[in-house]
Amino acid sequence: MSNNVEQVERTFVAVKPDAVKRGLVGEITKRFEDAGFKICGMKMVQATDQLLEQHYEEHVDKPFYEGLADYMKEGPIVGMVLEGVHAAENIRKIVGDTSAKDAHPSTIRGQYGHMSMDYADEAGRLYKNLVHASEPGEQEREIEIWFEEKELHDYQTAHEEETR
Ligand code: IDP
Ligand code: MG
Repeated sequence: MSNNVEQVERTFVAVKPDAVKRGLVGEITKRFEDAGFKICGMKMVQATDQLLEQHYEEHVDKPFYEGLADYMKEGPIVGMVLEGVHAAENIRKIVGDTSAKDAHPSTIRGQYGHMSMDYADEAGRLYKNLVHASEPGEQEREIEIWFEEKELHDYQTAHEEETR
């Protein structure tokens, strides 16, 4: 059987400040580990305007950007790089729709939230949705923003060692 190594990729996830404050770092990380993704890098970072402007370059000119940047600077985030088959696509499936109201209850955003983005915008509240995950095609750019090469690790999981 051929090994489809070309489908194995790395992606970037950030546990956002609201999830860190709620003590959900372990629960959220567990969801990815349970699905079999390998943690290749992980660190707590205080986001800055400079990092966020690079990270959210597609959103900087949008009306919600200022609130988004305030939210992302409210406390530290936990950034991680995860490796697996179609990692970006698969991990966004686990994370769920952007608005918790539309996210399936089995997803992270659906399990730990219920707020709609429209309600938050109309009520003048910051919209908080726990976790960021790269869209397919964006993952390498985002990993480079948040991680240095030396902070990323190559190792064999126990499962990989046993099946060698
Ligand atoms: P994603 O996080 O699911 O990829 P994007 O559309 O890329 O969603 O938006 C990035 C982040 O910006 C969202 O996760 C959310 O925190 C915030 N955001 C997006 N649209 C709005 C909005 O209309 N109001 C408030 N915040 C928003
Ligand atoms: Mg996005």
